[in-house]
Amino acid sequence: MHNRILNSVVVLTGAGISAESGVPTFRGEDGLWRQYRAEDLATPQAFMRDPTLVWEWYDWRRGLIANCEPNAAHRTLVDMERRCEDFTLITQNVDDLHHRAGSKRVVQLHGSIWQVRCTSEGIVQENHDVPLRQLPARCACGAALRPHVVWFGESLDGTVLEEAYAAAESCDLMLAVGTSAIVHPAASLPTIAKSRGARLIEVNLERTPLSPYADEVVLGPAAEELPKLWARLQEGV
Ligand code: BV8
Repeated sequence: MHNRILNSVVVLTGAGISAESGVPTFRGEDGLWRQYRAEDLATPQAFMRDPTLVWEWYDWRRGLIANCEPNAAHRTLVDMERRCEDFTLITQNVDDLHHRAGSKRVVQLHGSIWQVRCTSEGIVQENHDVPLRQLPARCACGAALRPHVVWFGESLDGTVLEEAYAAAESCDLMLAVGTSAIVHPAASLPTIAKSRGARLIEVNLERTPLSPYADEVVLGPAAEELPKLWARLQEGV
């Protein structure tokens, strides 16, 4: 691969990349937030107020995601990681489908729905029980476990965020795939890349607040459009 534009590539993904795998998005027609409201569930306050309700929601999502398979868009990113000299995949998703597709290095901005954290000891563990054995989930020490994800009003892990900013600031090409570009600080990464001279390409079903900054907006489902875009980029187009 000697095409300079593909020397350093960063891809930011959102819930839209997993839509064709059957994982509902947050803000779409069948979105997760439709029957719930983010502030009712994905916040520390909601968890303090009603840990069982919050765990019921995550237990339901875990059960749904466990039956979903990565799609062609996830697999395209695995091929990109193998063939680009310098490739960073940054995801807002907690479904872990990038790892299941075979992506090796994934910057998970918002954590993983398959990890739990003890609210007393802070220890993080993998937990793939579907369904969970008890709600709310409990640590062996007796304290409540929480999903090891970043909720609204919570700061992202500093090291993870630094890695994401460093990649966005130094890439030649940034792809933004399947994100509504509403949630910060993730939504600022593509415009940071653009401000540093990167080429910015967006892949989405519809235009988003990011679209005016993009050099190219590819409208269509990621599982169809991302493989085609990758083929075009390899031709140097
Ligand atoms: C923080 C994890 C410091 C849990 C999630 C600056 C400006 C404005 C607001 C803020 C700001 N800084 C902080 C905020 C507040 C807040 C925020 O951004 N609010 C928004 C709503 C305005 N941010 C935070 O609180 C963040 N923390 O900044 O810390 C701080 C501390 C204290 C006080 C203030 C600041 C933490 C944010 C993380 C929240 N956690 N999830 C869980 O998943 O359960 S966010 C949640 O939304 C998901 O992680 C998801 O990734 C994320 C973004 O959604 P998308 O991935 O984009 O998905 P969405 O459904 O919205 O869109 C899907 C897109 O795909 C659509 O565009 C659709 O068209 C497209 N699509 C659909 N199908 C397809 C498709 N595209 C292609 N193909 C298809 N087939």
